[in-house]
Amino acid sequence: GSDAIGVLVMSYGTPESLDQVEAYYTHIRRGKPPTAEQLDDLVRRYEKIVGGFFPLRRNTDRQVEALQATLDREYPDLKFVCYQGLKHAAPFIEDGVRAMAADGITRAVGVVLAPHYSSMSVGGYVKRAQAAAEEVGVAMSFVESYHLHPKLIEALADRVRRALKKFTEVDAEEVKVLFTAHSLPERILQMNDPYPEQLLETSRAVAERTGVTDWQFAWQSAGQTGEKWLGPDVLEELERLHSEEGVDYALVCPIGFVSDHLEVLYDLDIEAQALAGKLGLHLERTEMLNTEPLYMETLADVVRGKVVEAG
Ligand code: FEC
Repeated sequence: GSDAIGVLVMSYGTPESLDQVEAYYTHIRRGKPPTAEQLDDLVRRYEKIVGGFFPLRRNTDRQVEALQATLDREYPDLKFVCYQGLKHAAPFIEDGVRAMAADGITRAVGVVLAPHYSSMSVGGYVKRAQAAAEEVGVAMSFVESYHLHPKLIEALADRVRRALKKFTEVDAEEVKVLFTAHSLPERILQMNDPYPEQLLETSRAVAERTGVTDWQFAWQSAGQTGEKWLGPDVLEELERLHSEEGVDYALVCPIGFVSDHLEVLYDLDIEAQALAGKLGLHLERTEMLNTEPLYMETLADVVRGKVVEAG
């Protein structure tokens, strides 16, 4: 065995080329292939955001490299080795766990590149990693959420401050701030899932830190699955705010995501911007964290916390 501590860095995953979109979409749908129409629609959305590469692929690589460098710098007395484990693309979560075992690693920490816990998001990653770890004999513990970490809040607050400066035509107080995250089926509410409350906690903390008082939370990117998803949806909310409350300036801050990818580059930058254009509303978006040092330090800190806890 190795005395190194494995770090399984888990992320959503993305195709690496347009011809992989079908397999990727089928995996998201738990093996059920999409209809031709659904597939066309997704391919079209990807075509609009991929300038020769899939942004999430490159961003995940960079985040994992940056986390490794941060762990090495911050905790030189511990030897961490990072591995990628993706939910819907290779290297899959199970591949990452097996790679650790093949390198002789016997203990590891799992962390997801998403700050908020839901049984349907982070819970799903953890379940798969735990099952794979048991099979190969790696002792794993998991970071479940880090949505109120002071460095995360500071990094988000900094982005809100910078984005508010883009509204040169009005005072910052006249801008409505909308914090957003990926919607989930409404049935998570019956399961007492902490996801909605954690998202509100992050929103509140960032608003307090920036002195923003005119803010609310909205959901985005809901799936088309027939069942009811959490609302209000950000698009409907922008429309309502404009028509009912006369809102002409809005800043979207997607706190549920940490990287530039489809749900941000298409759903917000193309779809929501098109709506804003139609309404005559000035809409801006905060920059994503990507390899932001404060975010990397957040991850390094919570990973090390798990090692200390395990003794
Ligand atoms: O850039 C990219 O290639 C990937 C962007 C991407 C991220 C992401 C994050 C989350 N999702 C979450 C939940 C669901 C549920 C369903 C679902 C479906 C999709 C589809 C695509 C997709 N998601 Fe995703 N998600 C990303 C991409 N997601 C593409 C399929 C087509 C569509 O609906 O647009 C519904 C599954 C079903 O059909 O049963 C549920 C959650 C997150 C945020 C947490 C995380 O990152 O894990 C929650 C990034």
